[in-house]
Amino acid sequence: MTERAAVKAALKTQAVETPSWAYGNSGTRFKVFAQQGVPRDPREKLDDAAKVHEFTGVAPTVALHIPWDKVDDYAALARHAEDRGLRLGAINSNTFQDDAYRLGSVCHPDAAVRRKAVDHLLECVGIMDATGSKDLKLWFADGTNYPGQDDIRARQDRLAEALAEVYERLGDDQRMLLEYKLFEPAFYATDVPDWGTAYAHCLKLGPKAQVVVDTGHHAPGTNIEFIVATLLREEKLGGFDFNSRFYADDDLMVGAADPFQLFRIMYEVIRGGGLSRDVAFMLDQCHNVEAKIPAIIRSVMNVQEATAKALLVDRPALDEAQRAGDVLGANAVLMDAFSTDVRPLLREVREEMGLDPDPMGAYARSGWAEKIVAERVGGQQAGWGA
Ligand code: PSV
Ligand code: MN
Repeated sequence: MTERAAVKAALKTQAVETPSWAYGNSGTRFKVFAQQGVPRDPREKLDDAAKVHEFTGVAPTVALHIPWDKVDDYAALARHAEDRGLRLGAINSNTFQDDAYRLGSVCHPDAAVRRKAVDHLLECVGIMDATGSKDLKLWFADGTNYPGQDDIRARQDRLAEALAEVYERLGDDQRMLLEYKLFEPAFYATDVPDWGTAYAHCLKLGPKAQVVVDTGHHAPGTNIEFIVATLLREEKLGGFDFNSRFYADDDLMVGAADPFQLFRIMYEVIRGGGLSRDVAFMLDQCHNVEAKIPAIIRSVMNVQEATAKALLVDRPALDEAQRAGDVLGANAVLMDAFSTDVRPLLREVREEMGLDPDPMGAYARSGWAEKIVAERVGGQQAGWGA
């Protein structure tokens, strides 16, 4: 296989998972701007996700968030997905929107609240059994706002105990993906604030527990690709929640704020063998002011472009320059790949996959946006928390 053919083959097999919640209404603390044509239920979210997959060819799975996507019959929901060429992906738990969780969930000082939270996580594993989902994604809003508010170390013990109970419940081919986040909604001390804490818990739990890197969950200036390289080296990188940040957890389109950072991350993924390993490439975004489906298509394309550039890095030349201590030469090899316009290559990839080379244009021409505005009238639009 020529090098170009190998790059194209890798791009054709990459899969980007889209989040059900990105298709619903969302906003900031200040305002949710409702959009026309927004899905009213999980089925309609899947209908929209099917369009993203139809035009990109690389978005075959959809992550669910429970209870936002709660249905009576999960097997039927999985069939609805299958009928549209999709599969249900990670099940995201939600232990942050109940009054009981004011002081935390699995780290709460009251055992009854912890029980409620763990029961929810176990319910999520039950849903995975019904949907065929492989990954349980855990993010905890737990933490404290004031020094002395609770015992930092005791909270870690409670977290470990809860995780261990859920870990035991996992099936042989199911995983637990633990996500960390520097701050918010807790501001003094977050219980899983960084990759080190997540890694320590996952290491103790065992091989089915892995870390999720949400690209919006770090302090400004954090070298995320270093974290990616380290986790891959330790075989503990479970996946990504991709998005962009300018300031905090902005949840903007991946690759919009810093395409160079996304390229550097994808380079480390490839360098660490992560493309062919079980790394889940998920989006975790909200489209508050822009049209949702095209924004998700654009995000998938941004991941593809960063991946294509990272695949084009001349690794032997880089290796040679690095070994020779040729600082500028090594940097130039990396920058050459980043500076390559990969859009013609991706157009070819899409044509070879039987797709329109221009996913954004093809979606706009498809009439789907007009159709959902005309048809989705009445009912309650899905939204963040609805
Ligand atoms: C938390 O900020 C987070 O990144 C987690 O992944 C949640 O599940 C997701 O956002 C949705 O709000
Ligand atoms: Mn996330």
